[in-house]
Amino acid sequence: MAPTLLIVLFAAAISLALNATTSASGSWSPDPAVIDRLNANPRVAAQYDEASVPDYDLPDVLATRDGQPITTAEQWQAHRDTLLDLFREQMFGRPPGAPDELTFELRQRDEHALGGSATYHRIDAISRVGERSHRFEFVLFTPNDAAGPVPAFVLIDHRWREDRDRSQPEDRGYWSPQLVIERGYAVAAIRANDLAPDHADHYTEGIIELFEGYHAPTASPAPHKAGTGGAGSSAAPAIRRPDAVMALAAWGWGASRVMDYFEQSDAIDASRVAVLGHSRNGKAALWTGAEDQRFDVVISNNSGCGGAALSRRAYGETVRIINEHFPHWFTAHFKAYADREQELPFDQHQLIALTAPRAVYVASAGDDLWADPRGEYLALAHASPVWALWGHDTLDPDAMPGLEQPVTTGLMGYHLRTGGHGLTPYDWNQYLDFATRRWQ
Ligand code: GTR
Repeated sequence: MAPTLLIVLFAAAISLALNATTSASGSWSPDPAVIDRLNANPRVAAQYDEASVPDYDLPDVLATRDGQPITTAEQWQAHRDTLLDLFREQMFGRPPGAPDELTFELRQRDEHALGGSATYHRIDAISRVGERSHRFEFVLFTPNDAAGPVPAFVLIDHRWREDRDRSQPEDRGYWSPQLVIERGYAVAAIRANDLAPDHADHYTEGIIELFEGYHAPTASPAPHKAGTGGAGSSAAPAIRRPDAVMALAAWGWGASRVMDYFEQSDAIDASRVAVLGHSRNGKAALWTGAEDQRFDVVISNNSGCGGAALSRRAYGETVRIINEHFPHWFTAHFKAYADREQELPFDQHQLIALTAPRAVYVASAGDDLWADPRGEYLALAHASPVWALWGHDTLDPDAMPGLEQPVTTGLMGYHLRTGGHGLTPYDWNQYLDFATRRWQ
């Protein structure tokens, strides 16, 4: 054989071997053109260089706070309470609990929805705490051909503004009730703003006011100032506690009230319900699943910083940036970790682990670098040893899948979709496949 041919064959063999290694350790890397585009936009210019991610040590997901190893499911359950409490105190706030009284009012019912395949309901959830009450609406589609109670999805929806009609699917697929109905499941949506307006000066004017009697003054100089007194009162501002419940947890509280409805409904199998949120509500969905273990499947779509992405990587949106832009999402305690991620007493893999031993799905988008796709995958993989306590397979942190190669391991699912930040029919279909495997 001619020496040149030998060299070519040798080079080809090496390149094959290298490719195999690359794909085993995760073949995806961000498109440099996307990084340039993001950095040209001052709103999302950030650290997107993988080589500049700081060295970090993650808290061991299988160790107690005082460093004892966790080797059994029983030990995990005991540790879980401490960990949940830590996330409440430091990040999402202490939950207000259930209302004194909760009632539901059917406002509209249409048996011919989605081309006759579903019944559409608009339902009001009315909560009473002492003298105060709060009302929010949710929509619910149930499949018309159901033979009995069906599993359901609940979307925590921040894109549903008052002027949007949720009886119809949305063109771009963010709201895709028809896909869920086709699988034989029900699907509900809540409007996040009804639980806590997504605004630093007004976020208390929902269920926080219901429980605390606070009424945020409109010209609040700081996000943590709120007025005392009954709903609608203009009493002097008071400082809320540094671990007071904040907007993300308030949104999740609404999903729990829908679960309360499911538990008393003959149409829904409340033991098979998935909670789903995109982006800010992908964060809220993870927290909802941590707080409310009645949700059997927890799905976090493009949730990024404060959601599925590891904070310690400080890639894309960071703890400092998110707290500056959205001071009403997380507690006052969390603000202390701006540019000090390494000092956090936890990282987001432990938030995901609070879902165990139920099913969890995390999804990223290849161009959504602000949300740090790799950090989202790594958090899921580093959470997975907790599921091994129940005998389930784990995910390899070094084997991040490539674009549109969804992986399901044990009770965990992950995919990296092509394109940017969003919730699309592709995403919904992966979640429906995953939930179907879980529920059948
Ligand atoms: C961004 C925010 C993200 C994400 C997103 C969204 O502006 O920085 O954390 O939550 O909004 O909700 O669409």
